[in-house]
Amino acid sequence: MHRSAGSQQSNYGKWTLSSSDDESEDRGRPSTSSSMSRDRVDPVPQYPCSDARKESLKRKSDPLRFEERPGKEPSPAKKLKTDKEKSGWRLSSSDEESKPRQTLKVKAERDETSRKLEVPNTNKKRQPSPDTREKYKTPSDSQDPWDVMKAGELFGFYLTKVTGIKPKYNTGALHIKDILSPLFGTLVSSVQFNYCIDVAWLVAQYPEEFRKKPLLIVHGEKQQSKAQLHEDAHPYENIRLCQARLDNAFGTHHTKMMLLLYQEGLRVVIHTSNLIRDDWHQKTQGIWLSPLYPRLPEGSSSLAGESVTNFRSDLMAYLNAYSSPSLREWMDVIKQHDLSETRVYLVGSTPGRFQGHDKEKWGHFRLRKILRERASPIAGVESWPVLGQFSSIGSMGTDKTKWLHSEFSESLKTLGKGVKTLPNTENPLQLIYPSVDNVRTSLEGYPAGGSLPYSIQTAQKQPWLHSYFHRWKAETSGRSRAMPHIKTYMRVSPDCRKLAWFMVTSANLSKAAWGSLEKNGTQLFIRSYELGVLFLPSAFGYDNGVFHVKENIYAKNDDLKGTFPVPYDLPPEHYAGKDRPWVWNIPYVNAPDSHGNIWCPS
Ligand code: JTA
Repeated sequence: MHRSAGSQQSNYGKWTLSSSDDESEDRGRPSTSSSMSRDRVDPVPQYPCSDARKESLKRKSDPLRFEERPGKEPSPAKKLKTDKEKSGWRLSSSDEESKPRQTLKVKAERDETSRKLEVPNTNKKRQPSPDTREKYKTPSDSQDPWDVMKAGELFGFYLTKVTGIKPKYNTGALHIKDILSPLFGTLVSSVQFNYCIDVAWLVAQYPEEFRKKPLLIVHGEKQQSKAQLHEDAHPYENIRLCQARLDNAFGTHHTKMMLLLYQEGLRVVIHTSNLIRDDWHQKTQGIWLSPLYPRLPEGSSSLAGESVTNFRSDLMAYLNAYSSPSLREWMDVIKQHDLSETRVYLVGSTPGRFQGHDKEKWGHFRLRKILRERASPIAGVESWPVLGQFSSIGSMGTDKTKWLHSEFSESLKTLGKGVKTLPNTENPLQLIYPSVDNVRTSLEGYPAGGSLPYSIQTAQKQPWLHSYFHRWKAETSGRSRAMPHIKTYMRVSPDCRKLAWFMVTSANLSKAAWGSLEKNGTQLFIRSYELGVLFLPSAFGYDNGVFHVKENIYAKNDDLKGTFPVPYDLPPEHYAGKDRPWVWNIPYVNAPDSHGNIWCPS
């Protein structure tokens, strides 16, 4: 049974810290001071992500053993060093396979516009030969990447491979090397949109024969971290960089997407992993793989190649928001391909203040619009819970009426035209976010918390929120101990057997990501770039308007058409009395993690 969390008295997350009022989602800088009062967040954030990475890398290389902990009393978080060194994840290529590093000649001229993209003019073979497949099969893999892709082709929804779990739980999962494998296409040129990028590691993920193909990296770094990224990319003459415009101080480029131009066509990959080794190692991450989009015949109508979900023009609108010459070339490439087989809806966020028709282009109002226009009527769906699952949490005010219920939940519970929604009390909102114990007992141990950047400063302002929280639990997918960096949202029936819709995205639970209303509700303000895809049963031809929930995603002989592979266990388990949401910038010294270490953010 589902438990309605919203009405419960909150016992979760009682901290005794002073409050502040920043509006942003938590940043990469756990800036606690010894007095535990709030430091101001830098108006121009430097090295986003890097403090988290540094903290977990530091603890991995120099762990604080449980037995050797300083004292019994948990010491308050000490003042964080705000050193502006370059981050750990950029310092090392951290290439676990130690492939020979590519050494390329340095090119003098480097600007942000790429050379003209040459789109191959033939639809070459669309299926690899048995020999090629054999070549790219890793010895430990029972399935080659081609089989994995084929098996999940209906929804195109995959998880990332996790090191250290039973092989059966990696059935159907993909590593970045699998995605970039020649089995999926003969690469001509690619774009990587992301947040954290270890350039040397990224290059090493491409098969050797593709490592010198043009690669455009779209990022949101500014100032020193931008300079650092340029320096990192400098040795590779095939790499160009595109800085996403971010006008407001707290905006972030979270979008994680690959555009892969092949001799055989084009593929779009929308996912949740940073381009760093740790994000593809022991975390639960989501991937949507598009079909292989064939090239349109020369002289096709400009209307050809669109899908019933309007995916192509929505993707064009998203790319157009960057106002970048290099991405405009990729928009031309997309125009030359047939995206009509796409069954998902694109749901993105781009920074800005949006009014009128534009208000429905991005963020939670975009999701609201699709649900209103496209959701099928389902008997009793108005009382089905809405579930949100994420890896970071922004500041959302002093109570649920400020944003969570008035805006976010209002959008997610939207029904098709002419159907009335119920008040929130009658359709519970359930939120899944790892508890301290989830992190402590995870494969990575406490360092997993470096990718769950919920700060004490934000958490202590919103204890009311934690009453909605449920643990991360994924026994049936073998990923209970692989902490989520995936973000998913869905509407599920009370018996957890049916889904009205499902979404995987980069967007965490924050106003910065989903947008918040201004000017008496006439304007939606969004700070960040986010990207995700929405699965609606109607677009997959399920006339009853639902997906069935595949309870065990690895069960054999479970070929009921229309079962969606939900990547965690349902119903969600509510936090128990002793559970607390993971907060990354306070110490955990009373119990050792799975590696026998404690967590002492310095
Ligand atoms: C740690 C982060 C992302 C993303 C964004 C992160 C921060 C800390 C991990 C992460 N921000 N942070 O887009 O995937 O505080 O900004 O994984």
